[in-house]
Amino acid sequence: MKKVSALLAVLMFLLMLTSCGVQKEDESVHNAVVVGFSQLGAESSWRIANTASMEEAAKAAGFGLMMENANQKQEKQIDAIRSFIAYQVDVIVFSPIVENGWDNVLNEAKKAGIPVILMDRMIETNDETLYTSYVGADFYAEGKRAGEYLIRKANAMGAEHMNICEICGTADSTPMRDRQRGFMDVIRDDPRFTVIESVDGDFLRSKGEECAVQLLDKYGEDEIDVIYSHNDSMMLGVLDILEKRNVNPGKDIILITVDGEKEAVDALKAGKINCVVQCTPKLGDAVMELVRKLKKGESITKITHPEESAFTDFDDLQDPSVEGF
Ligand code: GYE
Repeated sequence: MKKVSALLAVLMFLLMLTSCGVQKEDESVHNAVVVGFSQLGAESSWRIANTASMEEAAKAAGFGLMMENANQKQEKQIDAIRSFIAYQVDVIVFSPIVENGWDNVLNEAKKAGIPVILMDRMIETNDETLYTSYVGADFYAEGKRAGEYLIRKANAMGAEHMNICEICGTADSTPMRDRQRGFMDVIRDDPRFTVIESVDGDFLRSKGEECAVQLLDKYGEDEIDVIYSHNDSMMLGVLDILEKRNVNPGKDIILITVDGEKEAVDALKAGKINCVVQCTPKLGDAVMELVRKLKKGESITKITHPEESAFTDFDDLQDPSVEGF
């Protein structure tokens, strides 16, 4: 059923091209570029903004976009990639939910001569030729930024010791692994910091709430000095629980999060979150630019990281550049 509807989408796209632009009709049909895009899910505001960015960029570029949403299931992503191969799309773009387990399907794409662009997340493989390019954040640098903020905050507060709880994103995904690694590499050798617990929140707001309940019940608010969340959605869930329990967020417990969605940046401005490390979901234009270059036979860069920084309670938060997506 899904294959039929995806095929229909491509047919409609071709039909659309033939019905507009009388002059270059034939040329545009032959040049019609179809991008097969496997999105991993709709788990967070980041993801929803990312999907929108891909759709808008494809439209602006005049490319057809066959999109499948995998609802957090790796098998569904593999199925989607196989269907893109069967339809002989021009380029496959996908955001791998986890790092491992892609070699077989990517070998199939390679054999079919279809280039693959990894968008947002990375894969772990011994064969770097299985993907043409990666466009996405440097998650290790993001984790380091979170750790560097914490050191600065501890210095400013004159803190002697801080207990940290970490709420992790989807297990074995690139942002989970690297946001943890970057953070730990910065704080590991500083005796003031102890990570008392790392829990899995799967990047979901509802799970962020559950994690907060679990942690507060186990340790009590006085034992927890810092919560580091791998994304804003989970942190917003934490915030709801802290407020329900009359814990003063941003003061009784220091809150550090990653992404930069509007609701989190507003909470930072309101003094409820202390640090928001930025991670832009707006990757669509960079991806479509690579697709365009691939179609023209130009060489493309293997890795593209967008420029990012962090918003913190040390900054002038009235500055118009302090804005969420
Ligand atoms: O931080 C999170 C989303 O892979 C960068 O996935 C992305 C992460 C993002 O669900 O909110």
